[in-house]
Amino acid sequence: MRRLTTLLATAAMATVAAGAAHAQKWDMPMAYPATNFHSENGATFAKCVTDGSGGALEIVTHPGGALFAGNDIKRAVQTGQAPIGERLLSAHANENPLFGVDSIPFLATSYEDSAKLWDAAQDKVKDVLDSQNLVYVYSVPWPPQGLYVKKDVNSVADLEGVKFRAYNAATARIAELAGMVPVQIEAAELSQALATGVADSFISSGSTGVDSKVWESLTHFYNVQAWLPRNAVFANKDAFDALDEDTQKLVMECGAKAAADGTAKSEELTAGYLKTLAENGMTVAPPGDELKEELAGFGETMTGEWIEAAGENGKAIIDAYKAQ
Ligand code: PCA
Repeated sequence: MRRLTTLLATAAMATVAAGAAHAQKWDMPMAYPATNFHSENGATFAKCVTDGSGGALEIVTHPGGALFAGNDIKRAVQTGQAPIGERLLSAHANENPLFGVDSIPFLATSYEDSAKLWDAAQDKVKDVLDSQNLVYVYSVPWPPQGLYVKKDVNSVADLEGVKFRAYNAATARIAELAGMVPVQIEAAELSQALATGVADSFISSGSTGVDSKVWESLTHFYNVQAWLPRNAVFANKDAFDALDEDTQKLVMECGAKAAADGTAKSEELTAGYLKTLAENGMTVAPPGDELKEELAGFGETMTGEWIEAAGENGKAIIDAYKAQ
């Protein structure tokens, strides 16, 4: 009897071991809060892969920078510390200007234009990611970017000396052009930075303004609609290549669905975020003519600078975008 029990136990353990060898778990670090639409969309993507593979590839999201801080996610995936992750692409424009294609001020300011620009750019961006040991899975734009401040701003002169939270090279460059003082801060630290006076202004979407309850520190949102930056999800190339073909296909199909659904959600939520800012006492307004013209001037300067930095590939993307 004892021998039979031992035999059965051994058999059961062998079954578990065989199952474990086939089933895989992928942890997916994400930088933004669990309730943010990107994170919710990422969780749906993860479920799509987990369910679609019958649990053979389980993807588990870790929002809020819980596993890796935003700025460390890309490197973690490149080096295989995480098999997949989501990151604001333009935060890495300092590695390659093509990552900043979505943050050129006033080049693509609507969802329609954002899609066109991405159409023109995505193959080249995927190539750069590939050269960094990354496989592009999907991306979703944030709502249009506006200017958060705590006073009336009628012209760029009103911004002089203001402490400005930057999240990528483009936002840092705007600060420089406007005579503001840039400080690089992750969204996860934004509320605290505003509360403690480390920053008094920033450019971002209504989504991040609501996530960070910015009305506790700031008073105005100027809806300048400067650009729609993207969060991209990418996998470690070695981890992806190790999947069987059907699972690779599933990841890409779930990714395509996440891109479409996430983009639709982003657009659908845009007006509601601005309403929430206003309901919490903020002045939500379009920029006045002077501010608008001066910011458009920054856009021209920065478009030129980007094309110069991104070289032939950059010029080809802009030409293809404008030809559409
Ligand atoms: N929210 C992100 C990037 C763009 C956005 O709308 C942030 O502020 O970090």
